[in-house]
Amino acid sequence: MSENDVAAKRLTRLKPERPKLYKVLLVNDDYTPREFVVMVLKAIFRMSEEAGYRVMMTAHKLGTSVVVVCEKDVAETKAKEATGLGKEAGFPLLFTAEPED
Ligand code: TYC
Repeated sequence: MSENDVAAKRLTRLKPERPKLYKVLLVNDDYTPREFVVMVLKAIFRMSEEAGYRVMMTAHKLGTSVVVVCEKDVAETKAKEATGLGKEAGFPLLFTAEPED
């Protein structure tokens, strides 16, 4: 093994690859009340009323909105929890988690 290989191997050990980031998307629908969407954004994603309203309106107008970018496990768990709150209340509210491009 060359000195370069040894150095490369050491670097590999010291610097593990940064984990891929995921985005949580809020998907618009015609049934969930706006206030309910904002309530979920505040409860699950710790957003302020103002930030929640902006994210909700972006999805309402454009179809989807990025809620947060974070590690895969967190993104998937929060998307599931937030979608679950809508389901419990009888709304088709949908959050998805997908890899950031
Ligand atoms: N479009 C819904 C309405 O007019 C509100 C809404 C916004 C629902 C964003 C979902 O992701 C959503 N009541």
